[in-house]
Amino acid sequence: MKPKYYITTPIYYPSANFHIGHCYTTIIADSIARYKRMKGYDVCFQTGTDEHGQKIEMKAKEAGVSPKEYVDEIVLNAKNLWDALQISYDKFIRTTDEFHVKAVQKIFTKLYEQGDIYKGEYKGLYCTPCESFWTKTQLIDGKCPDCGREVHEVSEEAYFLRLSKYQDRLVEYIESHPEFIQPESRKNEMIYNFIRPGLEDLCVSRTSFTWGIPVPFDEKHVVYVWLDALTNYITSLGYMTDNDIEFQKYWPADLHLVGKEIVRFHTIVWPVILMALNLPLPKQVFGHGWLIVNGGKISKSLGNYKDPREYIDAYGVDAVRYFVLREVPFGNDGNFLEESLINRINTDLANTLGNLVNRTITMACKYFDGTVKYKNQNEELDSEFLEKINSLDKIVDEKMEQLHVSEALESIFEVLRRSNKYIDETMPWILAKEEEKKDRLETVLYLLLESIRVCASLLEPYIPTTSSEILKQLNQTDKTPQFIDKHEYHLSPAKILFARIETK
Ligand code: ME8
Repeated sequence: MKPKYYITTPIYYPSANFHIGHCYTTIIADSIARYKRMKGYDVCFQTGTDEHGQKIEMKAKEAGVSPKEYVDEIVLNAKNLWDALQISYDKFIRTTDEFHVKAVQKIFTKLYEQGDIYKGEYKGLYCTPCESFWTKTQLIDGKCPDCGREVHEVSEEAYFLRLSKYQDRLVEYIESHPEFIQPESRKNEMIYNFIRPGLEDLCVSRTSFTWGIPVPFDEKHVVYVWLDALTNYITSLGYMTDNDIEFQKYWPADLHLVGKEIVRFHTIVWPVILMALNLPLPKQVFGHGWLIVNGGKISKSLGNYKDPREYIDAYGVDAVRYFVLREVPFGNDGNFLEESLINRINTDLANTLGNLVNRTITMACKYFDGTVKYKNQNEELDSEFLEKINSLDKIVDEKMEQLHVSEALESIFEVLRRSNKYIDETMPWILAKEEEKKDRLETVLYLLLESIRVCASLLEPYIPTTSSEILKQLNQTDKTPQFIDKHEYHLSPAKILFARIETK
């Protein structure tokens, strides 16, 4: 039986303005999911949308439609974007899905009955025109961050989740499972900044708006945000339904991939919910950094926002995927600049990769009419090159095990650059001048074709279209990531993979 691998992205707030930053989590998760499938895992890759709350209720009102109509359209838009980015998700959960609503109600009731949820009073700063609660830190100059008007303190009846009760168990778990929160720096932040100073119980219901899952035994309350959102990771697998086969198979999650600002909810609130439900905790929560533009947040109002589809249309989906995966060392923030995207396309995709494939196939067509076999005419300088090709698979595997996606890609490009250098060293055009060097020339080209085949096979998780296009041009289906001497290449003239982009 195949080993299982359950990987999730956060569920996204339905927003009409998805930007490239939003695509970041999904593209990385997709490359990891594809990688695991390639390695023979039975992968469940889940994403989805987080559709309840006051903001949505207000936006729908502004648009003159019901909240459900409002989110339906945006969800369609999100799915189209994920398709355009070739996100190979297996499940897409919406928190408005009937099964989710029912399961959340059962979870809420269970936690209430066993005393982990209790009724109390929520005190907050309220902006009446916006009908929104804010915390002190969210205010701008002491005023509502949305409309700039005065806020005043109000209190309302609400249900609370007893985080405090689980504080010691949580610290003990985090400290005895060093892989649980990654990168390491985020783990320390959670323990020292958030948990050790003392956990406050979390408000999990509201009465000030209605667009949410009703609390089944107290219908003027709706379930508030995190209890609704986080449980998506188990309700989608059938937890608390008649059919929980997938839950039995895939839970606990192997990886929750999340942006750094929501690590807190995934490593404090979520474990507490799971402990209260007596369920195992996810194996790892990885908090990645942000894509920023000129040192700041990406946002429409700052004018640094573009619909990601514009980049896809202009440069191709693989260029966008490659850039996002390659440019930002995982865990850190990284700058998104269109100039750097173009630069990556020109240096890595057009020059290193595209040129190598083009030159090699062109020479094979020119010198051997496109038919190349292994002629066993190796020279000393081949051994280091062969060693590089054959050790690549293991290197990529080590990097991916640590989720160092950018470094995994870099190691593949190192072999591609080495291949280009091999052409300069062996100078096939000189070999072609001497009839007695013909077998040596064919061996050289064979090695290059094998190097390209191995690299193209290993590139599938990151740039799937390009990977399959290269294998098609090579006329090969064998994706074994090792040099094999038994292939026969029958090649037609090469097609350009990435055109250089001229900049002013
Ligand atoms: O947080 N760079 O949803 P969301 C990198 N619904 N990642 C970014 C980014 C940027 N500039 N902007 C956003 C939510 N993201 C909740 C999650 S999970 C149970 C509930 C990432 O739509 C962000 O870090 O605000 C997060 O991982 C994801 O997009 C969804 O953010």
